[in-house]
Parts: sequence; C-alpha cells; structure tokens
Amino acid sequence: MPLANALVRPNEASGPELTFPLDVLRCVSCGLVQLGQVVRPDVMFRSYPYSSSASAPLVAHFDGLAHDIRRWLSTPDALVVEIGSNDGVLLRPLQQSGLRVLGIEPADNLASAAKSSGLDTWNEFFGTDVAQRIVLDRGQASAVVGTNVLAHIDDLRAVLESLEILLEPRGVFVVEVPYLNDLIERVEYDTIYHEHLSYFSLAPLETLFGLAGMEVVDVQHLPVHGGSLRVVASRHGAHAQRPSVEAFRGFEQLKRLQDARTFQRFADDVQRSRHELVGLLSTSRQSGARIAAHGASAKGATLLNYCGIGPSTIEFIADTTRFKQGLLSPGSHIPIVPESAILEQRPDYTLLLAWNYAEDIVAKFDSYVRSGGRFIHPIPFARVLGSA
Ligand code: DWN
Repeated sequence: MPLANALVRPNEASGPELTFPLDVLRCVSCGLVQLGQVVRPDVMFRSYPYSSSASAPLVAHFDGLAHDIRRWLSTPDALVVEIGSNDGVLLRPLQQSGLRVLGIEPADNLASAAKSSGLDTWNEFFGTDVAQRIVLDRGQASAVVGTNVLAHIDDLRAVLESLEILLEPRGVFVVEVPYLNDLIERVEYDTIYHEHLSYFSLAPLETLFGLAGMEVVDVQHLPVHGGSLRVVASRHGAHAQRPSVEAFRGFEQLKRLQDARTFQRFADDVQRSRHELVGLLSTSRQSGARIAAHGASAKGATLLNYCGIGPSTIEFIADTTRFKQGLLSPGSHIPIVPESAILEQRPDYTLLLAWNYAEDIVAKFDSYVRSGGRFIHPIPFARVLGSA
C-alpha cells in the first residue's frame, strides 16, 4: 500500500511510488493491535498535507476539548503542551482561554502555519530531549495533550519517559485515539494505514501507563474520527479514578476484544465491505453513471487502493484543503480538486471518503442532493444516502 498522505504531483505520476506491506497484528499478552511494519516518521510527517482546521466539525471538536481540559487544571495560567499540534487548531482555544500553550509539531508546513497565526510551536518530534528543554524553558506542564498522535508514535515507552520529565506532580496526559472497538464493529478498515501504528483499546493503554507508574483516571467515548477514546492519565494517586474506567473495563470484556474470533469476524466483514462497494460502483458505472468522491482523506487512500478503485471509476476527489488540491491521490492517482467541482460537474454519485463527517458534508451539499445528486457511504457496507 502507498503512504496514505503521500499525495502525488501530476508530473511525477509515472515515476516510482513508495509502497509498504500493511499487516495488522495483535499482541497476545497485552492485546495491543499494531502494525507489523514501521515507516520512518520523517518520511511520513516532515511535510504533512493534513490540516485539522480544514474540517469545520473538527474545529468545533477541539473547542470542546479545550473546555474539557480546563477542568483538570488548578491554575488559570497553567502550561499546556500539545504533541502533534498540527496547525494550532487546539492551541488557539487553549490560548484564548488564558492558558500558556506550546505546540510540538514535526511537519514544517504545519508548524509554520501555526507560528504565523501567533501560536507558539516548536518544529520537532516529541521526545525526552524536547521534554527536558521545555522544562528548562518554561517549567513543568499541568497538562500534556495528544489527539490522534499517540497511535502514530512507535516508541511508546519514550513518550512515557518524556511525560515523567515534563508533567508536574499532579499533571495530566489527555490523549485521544481512534477506538479499536469502533474500528471492528463498524468495519472501519480504511482507518488502517501506516501512520497508525497502534489501534488502541483501554486494556493495553492501562498496561502501558502502568509501566511508568501512571494510571488511567478517566475514559470517554467520542464520535470523532469514526469513534475515539479520550483517555486521561496521571501518576498513581494524583487524581481519583472516575467510575468510567471500571465501566470501560467491563465493556471491553463484553466485546471480547481479547478473542481471536472477534478479529476473524472483522476480516470476513472487510472482504464483504470491499465486495459490496466495488459491486455498487461497477453497477453504477455500467449504467452510465458518473462518479466522483469527496474528501482526500488518509482513510480514503486505504479504501481506494485496497478496493482497486482508480480514475476509470472516480473522476475526481473534491477536498477543501489547499495543500491537497492539484495533486493526485496516493496509488490510485485520482485528481484532487476544490469542493466547487461537485456543483460544477454534478456527478451522479459522490463517494464519501471522509464518511466520518457524512452529516456535515451532506448538509453542505444540500443543493447537489436536491438536484438529484447522491452520496455513497462506504462504511461499514456501501449504501446510497437519501435514495428513495
Ligand atoms: O490520525 C489522523 C486523522 C485524525 O486525520 C491522521 N493520521 C490523518 C487524518 O486522517 P484523515 O485524512 O482520514 O482525516 P479526516 O479528518 O477524515 O480527513 C477529512 C478530509 O476531508 C480532509 O482532507 C478535509 C476534507 N474535508 C473537506 O474537503 N470538506 C472535510 C470536511 C469536513 C469538509 O467539509
């Protein structure tokens, strides 16, 4: 499979394209579901086309997270450090609420975007050396936040060592990760790609934090990104453990996330999902329908390449992210164009490659639907939205 965000310049489309095996494994002792291959982080993240602020629903999500973080802080000007701060989408509301903030962002393009909007950002990968420099420069942090970044980091023990340095005694680590149970139950196989090294559930996270004398003190299930966990961890005894933790332990037992048969059923569901999507698209094409897609997402790259869908089926992918427009999707080489193309070209069908925002996107293109256009939702199994 190609790298999910390695968009291709049209003039390089005939050249070589990096591809890697994509195998998902499960540790039989701690239950951590993880990739069998690690692609170098500098290859994937030094220049990164994914801008969180491009998705309006995400901006609203991070405003909510900024509000929630405050209840774990004891002083109004506490220091909050965000790992993988992207374009500053969370740093902004945190700073506006009076907190001291610092973003750690390895992507050159995103770090400069954040800095140019006045958000203090270091263009680095997080690690123990950065943690030490932060403490020397600003003191220890009351909170360290990581949304959709912990799953991207190979050396999880180094994260724990860095937290030990960076967090003040009652400091909290607030982390959001895609939730394994949602991935399995909703057949969200397209969220599997090389950026996501780990596919977390609560049990392995508790084991991980336990290695560093930390514990999970709160767990929330969120709808964002197809279903995520928001986990708060701190040093043992620093905060009372909320009832949500015990409740989630029971939930995961019920869902049999440690049972191999759960994963065999998932594998069967993935084959069915691919079969039904390819069937729907080819039937539509055979009847002369024109098909486009919306959302040049990372998950879209997995879906298109795994299902063998290319430009002969999908004419273009409309996306609001300026870093992505004018480029081709990884592997499948479908042109990425501004969202206006949907109303201008009026394809009969538009495949939702960012289905996690389906409600917002369908509402956004209400006139397209009213004039007969139809969205196809591929996950868990392909269906035409709004059809009679
Ligand atoms: O972990 C990760 C997740 C959180 O974000 C990263 N490794 C990569 C990325 O995954 P993704 O690209 O699948 O995320 P999204 O947020 O589902 O991507 C949405 C895409 O759709 C973006 O390119 C923006 C675009 N979009 C749009 O064009 N118009 C999104 C919305 C809501 C819209 O209205």
